[in-house]
Amino acid sequence: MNENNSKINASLFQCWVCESTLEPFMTFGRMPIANNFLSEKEFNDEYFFEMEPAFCNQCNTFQLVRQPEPQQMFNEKYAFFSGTSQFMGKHFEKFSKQVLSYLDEDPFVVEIGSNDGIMLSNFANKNIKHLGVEPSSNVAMVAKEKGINTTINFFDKDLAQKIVKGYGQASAFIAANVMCHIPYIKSIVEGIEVLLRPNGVVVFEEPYLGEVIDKTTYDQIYDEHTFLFSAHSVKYLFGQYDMELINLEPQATHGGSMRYTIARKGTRTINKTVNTILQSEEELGLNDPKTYLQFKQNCENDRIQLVNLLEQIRKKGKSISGYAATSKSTTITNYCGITTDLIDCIYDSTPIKQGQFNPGTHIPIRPHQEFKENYPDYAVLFGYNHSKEIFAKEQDFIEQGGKWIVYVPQIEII
Ligand code: DWN
Ligand code: SAH
Ligand code: ZN
Repeated sequence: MNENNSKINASLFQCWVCESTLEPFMTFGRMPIANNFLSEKEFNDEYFFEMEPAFCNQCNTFQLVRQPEPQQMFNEKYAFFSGTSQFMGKHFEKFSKQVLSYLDEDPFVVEIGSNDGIMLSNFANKNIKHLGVEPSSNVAMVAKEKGINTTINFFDKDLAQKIVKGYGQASAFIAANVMCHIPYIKSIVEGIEVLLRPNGVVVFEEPYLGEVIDKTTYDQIYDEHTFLFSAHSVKYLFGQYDMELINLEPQATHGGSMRYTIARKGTRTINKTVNTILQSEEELGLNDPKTYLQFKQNCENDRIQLVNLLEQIRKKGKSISGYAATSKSTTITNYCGITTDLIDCIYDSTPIKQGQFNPGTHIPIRPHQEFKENYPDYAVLFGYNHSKEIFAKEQDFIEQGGKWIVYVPQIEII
């Protein structure tokens, strides 16, 4: 199923989308599996890979040239449960309303990466025929227990054919923060081609390359994120299969995302924003290789600044903790070499992360309830995309003299 590894020789690789030859423009160094929270006795066997991004000049796709096998990342121990954010619950309720507006008669909705059912619950509640495709069995079981129809599987072309046999074609194929996780992306689009009704729609949203470049949010780059898409790269990918972008809608979620709506060519009206955003990407230089050399420089500068700040604080004898053991924090801590020398522990609300250590740099993860009992002088907000929700919950920290360290859009103490 997965054609890993696309390596041609020591320094050249093949684009996952158009098969052109690629050369990485930088390396983030040795990286662990971002969601592999582990116990002390597992430290010696921890898996690492060299994390190198490349930009394809042919199809304009930003990608990792290699990553662990999908089964190493998405399995019965997957540590991210979508339902941990109430704000995201509301976001997906609104998302589902938009999808409802596209549905035809006797609708059937398929979602991939359905996780704990945060999105599909909005269709199940309305008795709309639906199917979630979710390979991580622990999160999938949460959805199943809520009565959401879920198959524990990786989506690809073969599975799409089985779904059509069992359920018929789909009115809508939806996904959030999963299309960018799949290196065998061509098999996904081939699957969509088989699965989608002639007048069906594809709606998915993912962290947006334009935001990552603009804000240097390099922490969106980790093993699971094979791709950081743009309107240009998505247009190229689906264009290969006679499908076209009909709408683009920027989203504030996950530090800046883009929602892509796609249909078979000529079946739906194309919204004006499609061209506006394609044009803005040219202006931002998203298709210019020089942009990525500058991005590399910006990542290195940010790393130096963040480490210097943490070191200065520590030299003054002050304590620092992390808040929210996000996947993104695995990139920050490993790329910046942040260990318990700088950060004592990371507080997090996910039970299976608590009592474990963070991947690679082995900072202990503590239950978020303990934050209140043991306020540090400073807390690094690794879950900056949830800042509203977290600041509201943790008002007392500020009232008692604590300070947040944020690093997006720039490094700041608040
Ligand atoms: O793309 C992905 C997105 C959708 O989710 C996946 N590859 C993995 C995951 O990324 P992440 O881990 O960076 O997601 P979040 O939503 O930024 O972070 C979730 C973590 O933050 C959880 O461990 C829970 C924690 N958290 C917390 O401790 N207190 C979250 C909230 C809202 C809180 O109040
Ligand atoms: N959609 C949710 C979860 C995103 S995390 C949200 O936005 O919060 C990414 C999810 O995609 C994980 O649950 C992972 O198990 C799943 N996934 C990874 N590869 C997949 C594939 N090939 N098909 C379906 N789901 C996949
Ligand atoms: Zn390419």
